[in-house]
Amino acid sequence: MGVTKFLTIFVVVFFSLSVILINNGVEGFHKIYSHLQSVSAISVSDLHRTAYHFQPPRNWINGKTGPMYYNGYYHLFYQYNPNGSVWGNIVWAHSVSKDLVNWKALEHALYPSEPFDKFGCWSGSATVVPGKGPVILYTGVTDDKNTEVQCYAIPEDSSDPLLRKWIKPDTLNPIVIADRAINGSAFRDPTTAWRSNDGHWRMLVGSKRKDRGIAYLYKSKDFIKWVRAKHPIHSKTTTGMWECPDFFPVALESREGLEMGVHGNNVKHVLKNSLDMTRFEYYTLGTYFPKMDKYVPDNTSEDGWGGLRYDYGNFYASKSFFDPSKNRRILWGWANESDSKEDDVNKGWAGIQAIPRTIWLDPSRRQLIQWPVEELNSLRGEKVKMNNQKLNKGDYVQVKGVNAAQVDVEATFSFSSLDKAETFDPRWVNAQDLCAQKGSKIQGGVGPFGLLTLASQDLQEFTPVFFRIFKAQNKHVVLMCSDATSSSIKINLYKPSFGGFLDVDLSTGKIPLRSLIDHSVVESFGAGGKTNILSRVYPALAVGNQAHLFVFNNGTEPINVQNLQAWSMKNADIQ
Ligand code: DQQ
Repeated sequence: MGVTKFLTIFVVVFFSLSVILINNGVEGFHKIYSHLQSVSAISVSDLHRTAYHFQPPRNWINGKTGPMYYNGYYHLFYQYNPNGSVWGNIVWAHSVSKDLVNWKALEHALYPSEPFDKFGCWSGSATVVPGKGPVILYTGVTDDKNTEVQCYAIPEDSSDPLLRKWIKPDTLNPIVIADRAINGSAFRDPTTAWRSNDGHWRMLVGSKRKDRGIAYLYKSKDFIKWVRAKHPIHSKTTTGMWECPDFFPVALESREGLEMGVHGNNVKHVLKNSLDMTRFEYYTLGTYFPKMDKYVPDNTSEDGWGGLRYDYGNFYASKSFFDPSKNRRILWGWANESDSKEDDVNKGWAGIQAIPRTIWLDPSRRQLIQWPVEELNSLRGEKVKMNNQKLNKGDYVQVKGVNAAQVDVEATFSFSSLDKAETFDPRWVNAQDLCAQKGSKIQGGVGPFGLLTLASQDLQEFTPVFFRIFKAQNKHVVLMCSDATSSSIKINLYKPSFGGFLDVDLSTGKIPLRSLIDHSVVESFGAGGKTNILSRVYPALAVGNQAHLFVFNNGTEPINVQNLQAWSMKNADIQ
């Protein structure tokens, strides 16, 4: 082997290993367990099943594929294994809802049936084409080498409000195959299409070349014949395969969502990619130049591994869609399990969908804001309150009277001084590492303070969601953590301490926090949805009515729980 070849192999292996190690061993692409793919569990375990986060009655699910609103119904399509609780045999399962909370399952919309999707109907998107109705764009897998092509499907009867049956016109499919310049086994997940002023439709397809993540742009006059634009709309070195790209406009001055295709001076664009290498997503805010077929991230928006994330926890393969019934854009992510494959097989299920989130541009224009869709409030039941609860260093106070395994909590924590804030070391660039280093039990100055969720009475098990404020040279730095380290006495679980920094105005002297707690998920929104973290946890003791909720402070600065409201959540009707 020549020296150059050896060096190239060394660099590639070294780089991949470093990424895997830096990211705590999180694996890329769906791990294949061929022997388990079609093994159906004898029974389904309810212990950690969610009550209001979407999950089907059994089996494996992954990312949603074409969320859409059409003729009075929300449609959720998602990647589903009908035969087992690990990834495999992938079809597009289909559920519909009037309110994004309660769901009715329909027959599968797409399943492998044609030469162009015989080995899987993978992710894609839905586009409502004016005058024609909805069209699905999806990735078909044609062989066991994962050759990926882009296909399309239309409803058999677009006047059926439930859009029960989908057809794949086989004289036209596949509509896009990888040309010679493209890696055909890394070519998937078409976006919702949009039409620009020149009348041409456009869509993106995720890909990579060596370690460069790429979003290819395709154009079409008729939605059937697609031609690749000369350049990708955007790409970035070292980020690896870009799965499930999402590209959409956000208004500068309003919280209202925008349809695809809106561009100009009053909008910014968002490009999100799901990084297969580590299974987390990042997004940039920037400007779309339709005439040049280019997207350029703002210089305030880091493009790459350190970029902004919708969620700093377990949240992947997300998609957004415009909801014309309420003029909002909704973002929706998938949360994988973090227990073992054996656990999943025994449970008989794996994977949940996060709560759909309304998404808009922060007035700073540097980031997005997310908030659970308002319809979720319809599940709020019995409510308890806590007002002006002072927390000195080391205090843990229980929030009594709620079903702490299934609860929606909104709390505002206030402090009167930041003098005691610990000094921030500028080398602390990785929030997740810092959360691992400075857990909720490590005393601080201002913080750690926040919630202890899914806690056993004796605090053998708990998942804290908390803030910690540091003093940097000429500003304060706020850290938000969601720490699964002590979430379960069970071993063989992935128990990360997730974290993100929070760009928040501290002059108000307070930070709000909302957590949606649902048996095996704690989904939290810091400072009104600026930094969000979803954790999957599997308590053994803190289950059912043995789960408790506390507020706590472990910093020298006293913290006041100005107000806290917690609602026991009713079960969503998910059939
Ligand atoms: N999962 C799908 C792919 C997509 C990945 C296959 C995202 O289309 O890239 O189930 O998790």
